[in-house]
Amino acid sequence: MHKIQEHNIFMESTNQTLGEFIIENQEEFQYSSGELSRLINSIRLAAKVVNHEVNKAGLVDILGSIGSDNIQGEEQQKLDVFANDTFIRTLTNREIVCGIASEEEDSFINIKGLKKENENKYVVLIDPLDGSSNIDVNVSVGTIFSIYRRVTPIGTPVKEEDFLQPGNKQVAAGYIVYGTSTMLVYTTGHGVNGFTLNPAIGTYYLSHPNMKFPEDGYIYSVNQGNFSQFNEGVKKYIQYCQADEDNRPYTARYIGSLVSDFHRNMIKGGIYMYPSTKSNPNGKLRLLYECNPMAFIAEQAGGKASDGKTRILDIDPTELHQRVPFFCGSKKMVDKAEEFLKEE
Ligand code: P6P
Repeated sequence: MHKIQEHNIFMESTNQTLGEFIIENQEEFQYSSGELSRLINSIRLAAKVVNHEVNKAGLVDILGSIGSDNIQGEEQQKLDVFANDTFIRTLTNREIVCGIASEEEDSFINIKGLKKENENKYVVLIDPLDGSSNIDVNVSVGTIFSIYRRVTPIGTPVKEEDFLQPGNKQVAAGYIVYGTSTMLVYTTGHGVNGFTLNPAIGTYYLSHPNMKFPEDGYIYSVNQGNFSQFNEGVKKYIQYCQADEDNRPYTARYIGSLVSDFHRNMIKGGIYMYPSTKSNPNGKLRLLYECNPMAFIAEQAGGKASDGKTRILDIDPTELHQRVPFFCGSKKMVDKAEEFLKEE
């Protein structure tokens, strides 16, 4: 019987808070100028507001769709819209970014300065509430964000090229998982750190310093219901995981919420796959605000992320909402999956 680790409030009060961590590590960030710190702080605030609504969604009539569809043609859940509005409003009001792109917005948003033209340097791409189809069944959902420096002149309206940058140009990326506890996990290119929210006082504490993907693992996460639609290489890799020779102890775990599956696999070891299928020939996940940020985090934690052959972070984007096949997790597992795909 696992001894349930006591939630020691004293421990938490000695654990570093997110705010202290940001200040202590600010100089590590080559463009620090405090702007990125303020950006992470505004995401922290928006996440607390969304967390509050997600946690009470079952009580308040905020469930169910508002009848409108987003550009993905997916029915928008009310909380999707709430999360999208909350993050956009928080990032806009604090005059920290010059542009935002969101899964829930058809095109990118140019943030004009409240007084003069916007002198800020960063653009944010966000999936405000990933896995939202799980909301009504009380399964964890998440927010994913990706941050770049703009490439067009500061002080001018942002352009699409500010958002269509390869993932290897990201300056920061992270996710919030609204699970049994709410965690903010992010990187600025110096490793990955996880912070757990104490909802009683609204403070995030450094609970998972220097997170690392185990080099190998025995958890594979894929929607087996699509098996007949996968190409032969993917089928062969899944059958490799299921075979019982060499008593490989693989187990299948698929929550249907990328952030939750990724987070579990990063802690325990594992691979998440969303391959191309007949209905989604380019896979289902979006390159800019799902695959790139998760790939940046995975690599910073010693893991790997590809589309089955090309490193996700090296893919040159062509459009804001483009999709790519996604294989991400423990390096040895992604290598093995790529071997099967290469044989095909
Ligand atoms: P399927 C949620 O919609 C999402 O983008 C990811 O969070 C999740 O892993 C995947 O899609 C689930 O898709 O087709 O398996 O239901």
